[in-house]
Amino acid sequence: MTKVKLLQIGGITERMRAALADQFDIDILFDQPDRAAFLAAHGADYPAILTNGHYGVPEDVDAATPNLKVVSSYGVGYDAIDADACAARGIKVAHTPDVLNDEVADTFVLLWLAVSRELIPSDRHARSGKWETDGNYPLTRSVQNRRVGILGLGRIGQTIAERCKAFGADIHYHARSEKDVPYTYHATAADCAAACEVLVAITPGGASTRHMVNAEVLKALGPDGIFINVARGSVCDEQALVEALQQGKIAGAGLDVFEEEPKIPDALKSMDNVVLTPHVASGTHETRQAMGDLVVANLQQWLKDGSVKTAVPECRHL
Ligand code: A2R
Repeated sequence: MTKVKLLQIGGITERMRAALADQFDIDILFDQPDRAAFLAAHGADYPAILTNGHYGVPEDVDAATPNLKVVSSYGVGYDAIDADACAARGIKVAHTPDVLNDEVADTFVLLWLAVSRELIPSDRHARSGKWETDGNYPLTRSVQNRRVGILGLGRIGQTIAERCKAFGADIHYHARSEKDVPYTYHATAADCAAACEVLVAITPGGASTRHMVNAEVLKALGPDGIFINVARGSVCDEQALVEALQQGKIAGAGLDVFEEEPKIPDALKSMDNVVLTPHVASGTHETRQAMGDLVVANLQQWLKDGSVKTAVPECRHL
């Protein structure tokens, strides 16, 4: 059987490679010594791209692949892919929704508890011997019975809301539209922040949510407020966040995503009331395997009948 040429952007696991190897002839973009020459010579050979939410489909790849038919992306966020332009060209874009809802919601809980109960400084107190020399660690703030605001009440946002119930939370949210849920809706992010003690961002990235969490929203959250970002770095104005933390306008932050990954501002790294993780919200063996399996399943289904299992909304009509 003739294999279909697949252009791989970013890394994949051995399990994914093995599952694809019978049907696809895989070339790795980042292995090419001269990317421009490679794309100019071979770009037209690829009907299929396998990428991820970080790299998406870069402009030079998009321009060099006139015969592209399918893009299978590892991750739920696809702001690095121009899905509208792909849809206009008849290219099916698939992503990996749902299989990471629980993991990302757990990461929210992890960061929230770590910030509120001061896990990192407390661990340092225990480890350094300060417990013996300086005595007990100071008291921290409970996560019980808080008002929690969720920016983006989609698949992951609703899973976060379920987690929050276990902590007795009063749940508020902001999204583009009001949902039929027993939580309090706010028409703006600032109104949601003003009503809450904990604010979590879990919208997609991209132009429509850029800097949704800005100086005004952080001020509204207030000096006892905690901000958690498990969405995209672009959703929060990082400079405004640094200033709000430095000036005590909010109490703390838990951040898994950043504006210029993998760079993190030194100011954030130096703060004791900030917990940082390197974009690992879905990063467990189990969930990453499920995401990889779905990336593969989308490509296999496309090969079989031209459709994909989990198309992004912009491409569902194709
Ligand atoms: O369409 P709506 O009304 O349900 O609102 C969606 C909301 N959202 C926004 N809210 C306010 N302003 C916007 N410009 C805006 N754009 C979108 O975010 C919806 O409630 C939520 C997104 O939900 P899903 O599409 O189900 O995404 P999922 O699977 O929860 O993942 C969210 C993001 C990913 O795109 C990655 O960036 C990250 O989580 O891992």
